[in-house]
Amino acid sequence: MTLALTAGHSHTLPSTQLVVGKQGELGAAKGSVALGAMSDRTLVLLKPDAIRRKLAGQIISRIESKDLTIVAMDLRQLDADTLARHYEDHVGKGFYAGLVEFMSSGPVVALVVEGPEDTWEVMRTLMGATNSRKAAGGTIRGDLSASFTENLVHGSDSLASAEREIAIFFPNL
Ligand code: RTP
Ligand code: MG
Repeated sequence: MTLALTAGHSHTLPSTQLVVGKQGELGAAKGSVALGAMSDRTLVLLKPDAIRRKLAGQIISRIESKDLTIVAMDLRQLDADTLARHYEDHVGKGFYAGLVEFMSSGPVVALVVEGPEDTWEVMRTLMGATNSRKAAGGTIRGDLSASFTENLVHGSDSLASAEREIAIFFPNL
């Protein structure tokens, strides 16, 4: 079969079955030629400070400028139960009550962001260190925040966390 992969080029492949994976990636059936890189997804939250400070557009623009793709987006108010699921590793820690108070102080924008691989890590690099005061210039937190708790953005911290968190926020995805 012949596939046009990029403008002006075509590649002839042995007979193979194209499959579209559950994440929409173009691939080939087992045992045949892989046609496209795997894609993966991560959960991003624009935290209440980002919405209050009218920084949502700027942060989304940085994500898009990195050539990551937004595949889901929703403005919503988080309740204590959702936050307890989302931050299950932090329940009971000293900063947890303050974290919940902040995260429920106004709406967040929840996003699912997709890239070719290790998207969670690409997104975390874009975000910068958790403590915005120590985050490097050029990162979202480094450039736009000087607070530890009010650090504008959440990104999943592993592929497993991304899958778990996407299921909480977008169970139908
Ligand atoms: P996030 O989950 O929000 O993306 O942040 P993170 O992975 O960089 O940091 P994490 O350790 O998961 O902490 C979650 C959020 O809790 C607040 N925090 N405060 N005062 C403290 O010691 C402290 N530690 C964490 C921050 O808002 C952090 O983003
Ligand atoms: Mg975290």
